Amino acid sequence: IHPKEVVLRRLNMTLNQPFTTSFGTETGKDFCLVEVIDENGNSGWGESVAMTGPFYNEETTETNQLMLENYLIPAILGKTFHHPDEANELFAPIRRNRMAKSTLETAIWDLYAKNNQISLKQALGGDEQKQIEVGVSIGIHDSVEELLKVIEGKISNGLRKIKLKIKPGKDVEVIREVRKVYPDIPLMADANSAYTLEDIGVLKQLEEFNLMMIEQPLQSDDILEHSLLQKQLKTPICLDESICSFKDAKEAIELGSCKIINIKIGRVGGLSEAKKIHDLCKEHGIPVWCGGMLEAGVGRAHNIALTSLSQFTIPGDTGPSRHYWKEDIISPEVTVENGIVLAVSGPGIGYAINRDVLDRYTVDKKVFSA
Ligand code: OSB
Ligand code: MG
Repeated sequence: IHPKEVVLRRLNMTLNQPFTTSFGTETGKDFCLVEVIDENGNSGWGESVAMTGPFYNEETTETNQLMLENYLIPAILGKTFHHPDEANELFAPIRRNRMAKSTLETAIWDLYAKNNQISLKQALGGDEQKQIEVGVSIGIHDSVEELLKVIEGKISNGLRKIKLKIKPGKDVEVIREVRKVYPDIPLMADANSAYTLEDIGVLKQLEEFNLMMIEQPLQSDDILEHSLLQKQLKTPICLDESICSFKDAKEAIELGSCKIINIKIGRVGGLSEAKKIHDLCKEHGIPVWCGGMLEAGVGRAHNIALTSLSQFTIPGDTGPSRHYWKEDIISPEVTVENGIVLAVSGPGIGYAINRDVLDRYTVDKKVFSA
């Protein structure tokens, strides 16, 4: 692969409904999208999953754009890649900024697969025929009635998992009410780091609701305290924010900080690192699933490809495009039937870019050449 040109766009899209977590409310997505073009005119696509503000992790749309413009795009232009893993090595001297790196790295993976006339699933070593099961992540609502209405609408779509966001004061009683109405649905809770070890009493009260897991209860950079918490909880802990790398995953597994890992491509710096974490989890019998970051179509497509790897045994968060957006930047958009993502075929991510829609949501565009 010889990246000759990179088109860096900034897009601004509005979510169908605002999404509230313990760290804030998102009403839309302002994000970076890259197109890496090679000497044959083939394009690979990558999406930045950073949030607008530094509240999920330390990255933002602005920091991603700056890193891409000043460091990452200049680093790849004119280089030769025999395999996308080499992008990871090339970016290694630059500390962290994993979502920014992932934006370009995932585009290089797409381009690599396209150049080899294979799907990204195949390039990653996944199973092309695998049924990709997904659920939905539902934000915090003011009232339980509202929340129940939202769940009702989602369940009729046959989704495989319901994930509810929780925070102190919006936890035990909310889950209790939901369980009363839905005693058997596969249900989990995501705290986005809203608790401390002092809250163990509340977290223990959640044990009676037969949750599949509690995601990221404690600090976003903690591994040790989660291991102390997991010893006192029967409900599996799933780590999200705490796992930024293969090394973090190794430490968490060794310390018993979690029984499940949510792998997000952007959070760990790209598909090469995500695959390494997947392989480690497989070796240790830790089930994994693919989390979401309210992605537009390109990010969604990369998530689906990653989920084709065998250790992704728990339904992911990558729901249908229509759940998030009026229209998506890919064609076809991601469609889900009975909780299974409708398969597409074709080289690379397998979805085409809808240039009309893309242009409509583009608020800034810069071209970088070798
Ligand atoms: O913690 O998984 C999370 C969205 C933004 C930031 C963090 C998270 C989420 C979600 C939504 O849970 C997942 C999705 O539907 O894309
Ligand atoms: Mg999470």
